[in-house]
Amino acid sequence: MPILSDTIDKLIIAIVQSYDTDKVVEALSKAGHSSTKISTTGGFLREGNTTLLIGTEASYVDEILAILKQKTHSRTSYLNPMPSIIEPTMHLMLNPVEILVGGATVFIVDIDRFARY
Ligand code: 2BA
Repeated sequence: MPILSDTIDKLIIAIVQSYDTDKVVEALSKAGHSSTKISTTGGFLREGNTTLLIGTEASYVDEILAILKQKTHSRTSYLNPMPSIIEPTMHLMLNPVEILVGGATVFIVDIDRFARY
């Protein structure tokens, strides 16, 4: 059932890895949920990811979280440690650090008012 504008009282902000984005957006759309994609960059890895804005009503939040869980996956990424300024040759001895990234980092916030003009 389509969600009416005046019943939108929650905003889900979901940061997902770019490779999962299309699957998530498609599944949301199929289930009748609107979303907006923003291309973003993680502050730690400095790699591209996607932030989805999903306005919805409170009763749909769990359904949307289930879609996010189902359609995103954690993956291992590697971070090359910064070379030492003092010892410029040190970086040759440093191994990449393994980091687990994703599936979805989610913030759920209350909406005071929603309007579309
Ligand atoms: P990034 O900031 O690029 O972080 C990528 C991954 O690096 C994180 O995965 C985490 O495993 C690791 N990481 C981040 N900060 C770290 C630190 N200070 N020390 C050690 N490891 C660290 P996720 O936790 O899955 O986060 C994926 C992306 O979600 C992040 O990309 C960032 O764009 C966003 N994010 C995560 N937590 C956030 C928060 N509290 N506020 C805003 N955005 C957040």
